[in-house]
Amino acid sequence: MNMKIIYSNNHSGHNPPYEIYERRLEPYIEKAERITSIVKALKEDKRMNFYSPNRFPLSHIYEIHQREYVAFLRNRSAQLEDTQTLYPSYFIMDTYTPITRKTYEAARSAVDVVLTGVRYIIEGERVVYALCRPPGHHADYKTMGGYCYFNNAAIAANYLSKNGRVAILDIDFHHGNGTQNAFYDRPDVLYVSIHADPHDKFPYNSGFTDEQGEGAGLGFNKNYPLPLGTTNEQYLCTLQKALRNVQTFNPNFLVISAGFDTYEKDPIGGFKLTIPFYEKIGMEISKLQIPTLIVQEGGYNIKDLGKIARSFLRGILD
Ligand code: Q9C
Ligand code: ZN
Repeated sequence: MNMKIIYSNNHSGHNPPYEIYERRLEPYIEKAERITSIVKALKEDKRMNFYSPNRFPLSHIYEIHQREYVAFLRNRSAQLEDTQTLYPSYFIMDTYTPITRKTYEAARSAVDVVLTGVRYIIEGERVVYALCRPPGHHADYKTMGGYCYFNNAAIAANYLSKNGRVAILDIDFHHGNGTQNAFYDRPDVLYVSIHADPHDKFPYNSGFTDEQGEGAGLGFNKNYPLPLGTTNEQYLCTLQKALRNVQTFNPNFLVISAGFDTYEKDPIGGFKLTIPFYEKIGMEISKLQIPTLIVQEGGYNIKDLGKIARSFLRGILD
């Protein structure tokens, strides 16, 4: 079986030199080379077919993000010189998410990538991989944060929800606070996340088990925080619970927020998952037999990212 991969090089213009961590400037972790590593590894596999994104109207973004926030990102990007980096004091949740001249265009392009994936899924494709960068799941209604500007997965899930019930399974190492918030009061989109205990790791203030949704959305938000040092075996046990939640919800579409920062050698992670284990994760997901849109989130070990993605997709396809 073949897989469609949606990819654009527009992300590469977004390349901030530094993030601010504990009052120091540190080299930016969310580098363009992450995606290069994945593309290179996947091009070695004949079953992987690459497609360019189409442009989609801003209306899709406005259903998830405040208009003023979108305008701020667009205008401030446009006002910067090529070498300038802006660390805004509002519309932002942390010091890891600066704006450069090409940030808006890169973030907008990542949304086009994910929405092009949605189109293929709606047309009947079984699985599509949206190779988004910058990532999205920390981006909230009117805040950028955690290397994220527009919430690609939430925008995709919202679009899919016009055609049926949607489950989002977030397997990035960090809790997807933005995605959780986008659907917190909605019963038609289930959000299930497996992530590092927020007592220890970003975003620190969300991702706890008692966050279960509100109003009509009560019971349609599920968090599985795991301790640092989590192994393959422990992870699998939680993944199976999360997948049972998805199955019970009986969705028409599945969106995977796929972060590879759960890897044992990730520079900012803290779990101990190994490369071959991602194939197992892929197999467990594909057993559900739900049309699936895979959305790239985090994962920062540039050397091994390609191998991890290949292992994961092998599990999805076989
Ligand atoms: N200097 C995603 O994985 N903390 N975002 C970094 C290291 C922020 C991660 C601290 C982590 C955000 C999409
Ligand atoms: Zn992450």
